[in-house]
Amino acid sequence: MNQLTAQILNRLRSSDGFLSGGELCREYGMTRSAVWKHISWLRNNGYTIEAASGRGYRLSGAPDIPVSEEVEPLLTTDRFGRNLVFQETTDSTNRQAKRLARKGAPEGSVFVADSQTDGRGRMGRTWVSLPAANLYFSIILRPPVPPIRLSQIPLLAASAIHQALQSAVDGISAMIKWPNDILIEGKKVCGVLCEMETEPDMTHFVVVGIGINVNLQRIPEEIRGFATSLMLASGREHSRAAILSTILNSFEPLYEEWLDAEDLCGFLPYLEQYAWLKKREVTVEHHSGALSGRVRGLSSTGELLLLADDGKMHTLSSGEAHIRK
Ligand code: BT5
Repeated sequence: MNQLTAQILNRLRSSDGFLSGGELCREYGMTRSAVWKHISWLRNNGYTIEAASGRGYRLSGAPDIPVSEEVEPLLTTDRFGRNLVFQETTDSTNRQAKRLARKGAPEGSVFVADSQTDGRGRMGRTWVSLPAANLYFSIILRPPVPPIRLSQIPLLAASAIHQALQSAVDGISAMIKWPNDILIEGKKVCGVLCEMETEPDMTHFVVVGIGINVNLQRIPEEIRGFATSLMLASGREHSRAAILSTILNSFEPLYEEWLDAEDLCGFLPYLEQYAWLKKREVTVEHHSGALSGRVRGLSSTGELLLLADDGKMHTLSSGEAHIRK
């Protein structure tokens, strides 16, 4: 959307009733036919704008597309989401955000796509990324902390997402599944993929990639049975721009608190309260095998504490936990 169109859109948005064409012409120093071109562009892109002779224009509907013009008015952040790039289709928002980060994009920049052709999970797994219903976005962070602290970011992001979903979606009861999932009634609604570029003592950037099934109505075959969406869980549609802005609004202050802290200690009570794995019997697949036992909680830096069947306590920094029947 060009800048002038965005300004006209914001002007329409802030106007209570009809706004006369003449007023728009005066305010933006343009002819009636130029105003008309901007209005047509907005209509062609999903905005509902009523026109009444003698009264002017009134915005009565906006498309549910998480573009900057829809997200920005809902932000309470200083930096998160203030630079937001939207693309209809991309390979993976994480890949695009990494590209932007290498070019120097500022902290808090967000890359959003309506669909992904190569959405990724951890360890090269696929993230099912159908168009027009869900959220796929990646946030660029530049934390001035040693790389050893970065493994805490997925849980920090999960806390922010959890807080946001609980406040934005009435009637759901979401849980955080270590290390990077949000579940509703045991089904996955959101996954987080953090990728980073570092030197031994220095962090260049971290990209926090977040996929959320928002208005997905039919769960695709490959994830049926263990995935859900906000719509299926709550019984109603949700605005993607609203969900995205709520997450950015809750993430920024948590992130700033975390930067000033040394570890996740201040966040542990929340993470423990909503921990899906709390006290459960699990098998955790990790890089060098699988380990079974009972979950005892989280360490101050976010590792899973597992009392294994052999009686030994293990501290796991990553892995995939399956509940044992
Ligand atoms: C994750 O990996 O859960 C991280 C997913 C991150 C996706 C976002 S979308 C925006 C950004 N750009 C990207 O390319 N990625 C990020 P993991 O824990 O490895 O879980 C992957 C597994 O979740 C898959 O193997 C499936 O079993 C399941 N899965 C795939 N798509 C899903 C979906 N849409 N909803 C729920 N589960 C899904």
